Amino acid sequence: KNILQSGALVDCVKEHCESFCTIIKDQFNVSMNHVHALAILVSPFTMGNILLPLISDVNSVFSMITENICAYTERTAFERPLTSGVAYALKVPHSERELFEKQHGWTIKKMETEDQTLVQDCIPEKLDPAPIHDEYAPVIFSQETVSHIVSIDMMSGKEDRENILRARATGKGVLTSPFKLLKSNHLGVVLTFAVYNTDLPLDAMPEQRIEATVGYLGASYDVPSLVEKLLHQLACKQMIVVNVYDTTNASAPINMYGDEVTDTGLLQTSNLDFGDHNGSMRCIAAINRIA
Ligand code: WA2
Repeated sequence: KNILQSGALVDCVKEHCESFCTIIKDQFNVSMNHVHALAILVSPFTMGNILLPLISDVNSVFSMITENICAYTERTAFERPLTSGVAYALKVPHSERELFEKQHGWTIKKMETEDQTLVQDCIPEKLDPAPIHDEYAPVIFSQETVSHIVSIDMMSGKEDRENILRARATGKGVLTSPFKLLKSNHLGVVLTFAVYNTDLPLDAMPEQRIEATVGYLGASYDVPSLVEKLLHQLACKQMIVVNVYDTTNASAPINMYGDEVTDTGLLQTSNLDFGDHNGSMRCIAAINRIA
């Protein structure tokens, strides 16, 4: 009697919700592997093994390689369609700050300022210099799409800092919880891999890992944009409404995409587990429009 009760329709929504989650998950895995490969490529250990026996001026060769990797990162951006951009931050102890700033010709900037609008606009020239800390994580190169974070100390942002500390102590790719990304102001997550200067054994101790850390390769994911991109791939996208929640904290899910939907009896929830995330995202689809 009512089309809403029709079993075929329920199946359609269910299928689309599931396939949507499968697409996100697969694409996320692909981009995660890709970022991991970049982290290995950029490591001085990889570079050193290939080149050190052949060269005299280590520093100039080093910056040549960095430029090359930067160009490679740009050229292969299409292989990571879900990421907003990839960036590389260096581990700089305070004792090396002055030399580092002289070599690069800019000061290390602080991410958090009193003036929130500046942080959101993210104009590095207008940001304050990073206050004195034991160490910093300034971004030295990035894809064009996230060039606004170059020179910013990633350890001065709460989520980025926690990710960096966890990535280097574990040697794994780690994800932040959703937070407002700079400039886009959209909710997103950041994936970080530590870059080490030696080939560490799998069971290396955290202290040994921290000691061997030279930098951090990270990618940011702008969730609303990536959901939009993927929705275009669904055949009957006009028919369904998709909501994505971060349900890591089950009692307080974070709405990352879509307006709250009223339950038409056709709500379908699918789980979206990401590698490191101690939780899941939930995709809720519902019938939006009845033809
Ligand atoms: N990348 C892009 N936009 C951001 C952001 C970020 N972090 N943080 C806030 N908005 C260089 O983990 C190292 C990237 C951090 C990597």
